[in-house]
Amino acid sequence: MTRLRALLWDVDGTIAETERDGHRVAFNLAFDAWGLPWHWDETRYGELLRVTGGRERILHDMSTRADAPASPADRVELARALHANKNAIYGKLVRDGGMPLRDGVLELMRQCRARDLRMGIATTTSRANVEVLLHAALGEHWDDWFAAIVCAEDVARKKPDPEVYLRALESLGTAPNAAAAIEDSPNGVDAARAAGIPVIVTRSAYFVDAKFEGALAVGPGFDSRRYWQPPTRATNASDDPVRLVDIENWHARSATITRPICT
Ligand code: XBP
Ligand code: MG
Repeated sequence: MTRLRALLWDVDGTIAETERDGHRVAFNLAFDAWGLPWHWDETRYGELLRVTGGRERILHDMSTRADAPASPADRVELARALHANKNAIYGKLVRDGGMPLRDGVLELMRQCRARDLRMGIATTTSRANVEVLLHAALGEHWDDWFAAIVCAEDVARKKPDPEVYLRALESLGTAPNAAAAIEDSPNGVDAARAAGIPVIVTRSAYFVDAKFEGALAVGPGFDSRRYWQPPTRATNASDDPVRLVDIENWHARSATITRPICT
């Protein structure tokens, strides 16, 4: 059995509900600032999450609109400018209003540190967005918490491509089966699986009903062990939070199960 040696965190949706409460709001404020009559409501934004990367998401949306610039070069330039503006607004929203970590996340991170289990970040969001979120949540020395931090700027291809995970593994010097990824979205699960990493899914607001192929375990959040599939083996009360020992138990199954759960 391969022991768990590293925990790799996705960011948006997994660590905090940043998509619903942060990025979507900031995209809309950027559209307003540019005088564009565009607005992504929660339903539309949920559809757009199939496209990873904020700039790519704007470009994709433009391809569906009659009122987007006609020339490809103008679209690229507008998407670049809107995206830069969106990230500046997102940073301000997080700094001013705060963006709470999802329940149970900080406790799990603290357990990893207490047990010297290395953590990494594997995200397709921009580095500035990771910095502002984790600086606010973990303090000035937030980056000491992570042995590898791989963001959008560090890869040529975003999730569901495995590149972000392969780079994180390389930087940690860890074999894929000695790591576990924490994800909230089908694209994220596909990226980790394609890198050979077992994945645990903490469903976020946009993926409450999503199908997850090949995850080790799927549940509604780390605040409680209730409703996780498969159930955790730990003996504590079922409404206790998910702990590192639960993650280790799920990870231990990855070597023995022939067919990961699909839920
Ligand atoms: C989520 C993404 C990102 C964010 C927005 O990444 O796809 O594009 O929605 O961030 P993950 P940017 O869940 O892997 O963290 O605007 O910086 O792309
Ligand atoms: Mg995510």
